[in-house]
Parts: sequence; structure tokens; C-alpha cells
Amino acid sequence: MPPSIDSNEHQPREEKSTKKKSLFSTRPEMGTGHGMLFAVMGLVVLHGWSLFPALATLHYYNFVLKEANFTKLCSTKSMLTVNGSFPGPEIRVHKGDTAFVTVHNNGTYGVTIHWHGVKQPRNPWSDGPENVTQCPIQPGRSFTQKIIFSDEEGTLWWHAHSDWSRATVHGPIIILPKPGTAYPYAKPDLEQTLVLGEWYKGDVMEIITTALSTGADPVLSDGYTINGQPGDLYNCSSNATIFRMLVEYGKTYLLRTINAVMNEEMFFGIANHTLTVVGMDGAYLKPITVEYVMITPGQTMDILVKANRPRSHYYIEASPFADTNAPNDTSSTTAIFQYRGSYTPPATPFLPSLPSIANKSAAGNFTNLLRSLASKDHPVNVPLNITKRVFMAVSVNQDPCPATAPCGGPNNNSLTASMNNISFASPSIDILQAYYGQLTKKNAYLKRVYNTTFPDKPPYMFNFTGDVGNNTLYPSHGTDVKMIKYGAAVEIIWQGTNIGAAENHPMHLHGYNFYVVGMGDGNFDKKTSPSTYNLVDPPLVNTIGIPKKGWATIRFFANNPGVWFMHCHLERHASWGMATVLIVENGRTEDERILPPPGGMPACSKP
Ligand SMILES: [Cu+2]
Repeated sequence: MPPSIDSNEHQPREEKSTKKKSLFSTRPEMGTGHGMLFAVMGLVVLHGWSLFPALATLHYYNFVLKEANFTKLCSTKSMLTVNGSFPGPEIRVHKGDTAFVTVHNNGTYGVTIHWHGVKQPRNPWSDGPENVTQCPIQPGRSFTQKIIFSDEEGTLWWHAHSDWSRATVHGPIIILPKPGTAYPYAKPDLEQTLVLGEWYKGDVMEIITTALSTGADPVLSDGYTINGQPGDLYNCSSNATIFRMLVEYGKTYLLRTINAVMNEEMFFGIANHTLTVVGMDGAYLKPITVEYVMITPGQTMDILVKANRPRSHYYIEASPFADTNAPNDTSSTTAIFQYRGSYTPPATPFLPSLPSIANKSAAGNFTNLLRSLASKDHPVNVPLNITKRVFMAVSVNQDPCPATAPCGGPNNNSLTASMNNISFASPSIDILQAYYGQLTKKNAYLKRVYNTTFPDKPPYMFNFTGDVGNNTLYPSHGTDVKMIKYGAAVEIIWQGTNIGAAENHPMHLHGYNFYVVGMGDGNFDKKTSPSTYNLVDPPLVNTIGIPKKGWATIRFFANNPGVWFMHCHLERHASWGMATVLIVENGRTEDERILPPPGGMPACSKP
């Protein structure tokens, strides 16, 4: 059953003392206010276990994957949801807790769920990317995932990780400070989760299947959404298609903003109100006060906004940032920041002036402001002496068209994508199982599932961001992973290229947050670029946009053994193979080794 939309006015959630919730996690409501009825969860105290309040609290959730009908932009479709809601249900924990989510698949195809930005120390088994750490949960089957929270604090999200199912299967993860500790900023009065989404009138799984078979770009989306509502600026907009956030004059609100959009980075702002960004990807930032933010798919931002303007209606707007020749949905979505009280609202709410769609410098100017909080309670730990360095060229490429069929991409070729000129080929069974089989010598024959040959640099160096010749156009295809020694001080330099349609790529790594120590335009220069690095307070994130025809350098300590997917979070690029896998090997001691597989891992259909 779709959520009721009879009332689309939403009272943000009040910030309560966190202490009360340390033992019981009851989650009957959700920040997005859809009045959801999904199964609750919250059974925390097992018999006799309530004597251990110092231990991390356990939370239990049931996620039922099922089809539900939704009507948006005057078009109705059946789509896959969790518990019938869009966006899906919220997970709300304290730092260091553990959640068990039992996913029941009542849908029609196999799906996996990923807990985006949750590091899952030593536990890749519950990370979720299809055929990387598990095989899909088939229709009629269930799988219980153990989500181990460690140092994350702030906002993250979960989403399906099978083809394009994440378009409709996603929801927030809220991680509060530990009981007895506080936010490193003045406590907001209330909080509101805002999930940015992308709406396709068609079936998203059909859209990507068709695109991959023709080699053409996937059809564009029909609009964007905020908390499931497209807003006022579309055909078919009405009073029932807009999300209204009711605010009280003088109060401060924490906006937990999640970019769940499929294929575009987004500018976001609220008319006449300044935003103060205090956190990102589950880590704190030095507060940044701005008129707009640029948030990539995969990123989350904690933003403070004070309701201190004349009582009225103000648009909250999200519009795409896409500086590229590739086609994009250019529309924008709105919600209303609506003051309580009696006044005559304007006929049309005030609109923020967000940067235009191709405004690369506006996007870069915002990203350059990001700094870790780097305080005593939230220190940084940036690797300084690098022991493993990898240079990765990131490209949108083409494949020659097979003689048997015409292809719909440029030059009558097929579109594809690569890292270091290798287009990632999804294996038939998951890499984690194959790796663990060798590690334990139980299923060593599975080693043919992947190669450990992902190179430390591209096959040849060229003027990546200049006039690229045709000789760089065609990648190879393979399931190549990068092996990393436990404890290595890793530096990865991502170099965007001008092959195909250059654009900003939001690169995401599972199992880690990483420090973004530098970024710049043009080719990375190993002599001059490192002198620009910020090794003092670089932002700690799980996703960062590599500037168009530019580079970004990240650093992290390889202290989480496992099989970790790395990919562009523009979904069409990931589908084309802009991805690889890092396998961080076991260390010497028991607590430096991956955990054994839990029972009930979904079976793989092919050996
Ligand atoms: Cu990309």
C-alpha cells in the first residue's frame, strides 16, 4: 500500500535527550513523515540482557521488499519498495550500536541492500553490493544483515545495490551521538530528513537493461523528488505533490540531507536562508555557512538552518549540476519551508537562486570549503607516509558494435566506462565468497572468479584531459581487483579524462571513509600537485566528486580487511563498468582478520 498523502504538511522531529533511547529503539515514525506502518523493530532487551547498558544497543528491523503502486507526474507505476514506502523506512541508532536487518524479498527479482557509508569493520558479509560481497536475495528468500556501526556519527543512508533498483529502494540512516555525549555544535531544536530522489515514469530495471542492450544512453528521468514529492515546478503539480516542512520562527533545524539521485549531482538551497553545513557522510566538518551546497549522489550532509526570516513560504530547491555533453534531466524539484502562524503567504513562494546546471566553478567553490572538524573529540588521522599509491584514470568509453546489431551510442558504438582502461565485469558469483574460499582453502577453485591484476597506473600515460586520441577509446573488460596489504597507508589519485563525455564523477568506496587531501583541474602533476595538499584537516567522506577533466587525491589507512567495492555513484557509469574492487588482506592478529561468514548467505545460482 502506498503511503497516505492526504496530509503533506510535516512537523519536523523534535530533538529529545538521547539518553532515553539508549536501551530501547522504537522507530514507529520517520523523519520524512509519511506515517509509515512498517514492522517495528525496536526489540532491544533480550531476556536477562538489560544488565549491560554500557554495551552497544542492538536494533532489529524487518525490511519487506515488495511492489507497490505510486502515481507521480500524472503517471502510475508499480515499483519495488521496502515496506511499501518511498523513500523507505529510517534506521536510527546511536554511534557504536549494531542493527540487524532482515530483508524479506517479496518482489519479482533478486536484490541486495547496501548500508552506504557504514564501515562494517571486518564484516564485508553484510555490505551488500551484488556479486561483490553476496549474491542477490532471490524472490521468496530472506537474509539477515548485521550492520556494525563504529565511528560514524551523523547521517548516512541505505539503498539497493542491484542494477538500478536503488532508484526506489532507499532510506535514511540516522546515527546520534553516544548517550551522554553531544553534537559538536549548538543542539538544534528540531530535525528533518530530506531525501533527494530521481523519478522515472518507466520501470528503472527495464531502462538500464534496454540501455545496456542497445549501447545507448539510458532514457532520462522525468523529474526529481524531495521526500518522494516532485514539487511545484512540473506539469501535473498540485497541492498534493509538494513536501511542506512546517517551521516555527526562531527555531534552528537540522536538515539531514541525502542525495539518493541516480545520475546527477545536485545543487540545494532554501530561498532567503543561509545554510550551515556541519557534517557530511557520517563525520563532522568545520561549520560552513553558504547560500547553496553541491551534493553528489551517495553523499549526505547535515545542515543547520535557522528559521529567522519573515514568516512566509520559501522554496527548498534541488536542481542538477551536470557539466557535460552527456544528456541529463534539467528539471528541478521543490519543497516548501513554511512558517507557522497567521499571515498571507505569497502567491508563489520565494525561489532560491541556485547555480546553473553547468556551473563547474560554483560546484568546485563549495567542495573546496570542506574541512574536517579536527577537534579533540573528533580528531583526524591522515596518513603522511604513503606505503601504497595507486593512480586511476577514470573514463567513459565506447565498445565497438558487434556486427550482428546496430548500436545506439556515439559513432554507432556502445557506451561503456572504465578505471585504468578496464571496464569492470560483474562476476557470476560474489568475489567475497571466492576470496574467502581461497583464504580458508575450502573452495580454492573459485579463484577464477576474479583476477588480482588491477594495475597501479593506467596501461599508458597520455594527456588525460587534453586532446585524447581514438587509441584511448576502447577499454578491456575484466573482473580485476586491487590487493592491498593490511595496515597500508594508501593514497589513490583519481584522474578524470576527456575521453567520451567528460564530467564530474562522484567516486565512492565501500568499507571506508577517506580523506580528500587534494583536488584540481587538468592533469595531476606529481611534482606540483602534492604541494597543494591539505594534510591538516581534510574532509573525511565516503564519496567525492572528481572534478571534470581534473583529479582528486584520497588517503586512508587500510585497517578494515575485506572485499570493498569502489565505483562511480552516477548509476549509468557504474552500470557501464566504472568500478573496481579493493581487497584489503587480513592482518596478523585475530582482530585484524575478516569475520567468518554468517549463516544464511544468499545462495548463488551459478557455481
Ligand atoms: Cu561517473
